[in-house]
Amino acid sequence: MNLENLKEIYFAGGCFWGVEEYFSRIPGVYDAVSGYANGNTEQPTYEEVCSNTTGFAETVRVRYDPAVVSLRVLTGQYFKIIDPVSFNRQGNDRGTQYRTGIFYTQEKDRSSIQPVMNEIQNDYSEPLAVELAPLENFYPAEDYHQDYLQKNPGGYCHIDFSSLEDLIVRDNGTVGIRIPEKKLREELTPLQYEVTRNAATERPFTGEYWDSDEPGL
Ligand code: MHO
Repeated sequence: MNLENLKEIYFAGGCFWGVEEYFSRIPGVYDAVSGYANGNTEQPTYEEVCSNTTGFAETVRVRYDPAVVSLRVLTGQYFKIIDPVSFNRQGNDRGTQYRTGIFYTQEKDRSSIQPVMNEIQNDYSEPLAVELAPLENFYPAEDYHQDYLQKNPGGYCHIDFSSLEDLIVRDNGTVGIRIPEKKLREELTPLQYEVTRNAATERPFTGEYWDSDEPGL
């Protein structure tokens, strides 16, 4: 992997211990770092963030190889580990610190993220409670928060890792999301169905792939 080609995206999804562990397990992710984003002070401590007066969200910086995994796939998996309609409560945790958000550093990333959010929105009657906003600031958290679940197996974790099993690695090494054929047939629009079918192999669609992004988007 050429480090110069890495891209980054910031996911806030409740307590960062589990979010960091989750993304670090996705193929194509180079590293995941726990930190504090979009607050109104500098260099906050964990205690200051917990005071809920500094405006920071526990956030994970994900650096990834866009030739292997797309922002669309990462965003799709993010929505599997949060409650999309609960803005400031994730698992047992609540408040500004635990709010849900996707923070980007390149405006063009919005066009990869927004269509995924639109698809998820179709499944809910209330509006999605996930902020999509530019990253304003990010401070890595204290060392003891990094790789927390590796250092403390069985430690607090609000995340279910089972949705990692939805990921597939194609023959060409790129990562996609598998969804059941039944869901494809019932819920995807004809356009998505066609695009997906044509993109993979030119063979009749087998129901294996959802993500049809060109890597690099
Ligand atoms: N409920 C967890 C959250 C930890 S996290 C780093 C705890 O208080 O241990 O926010």
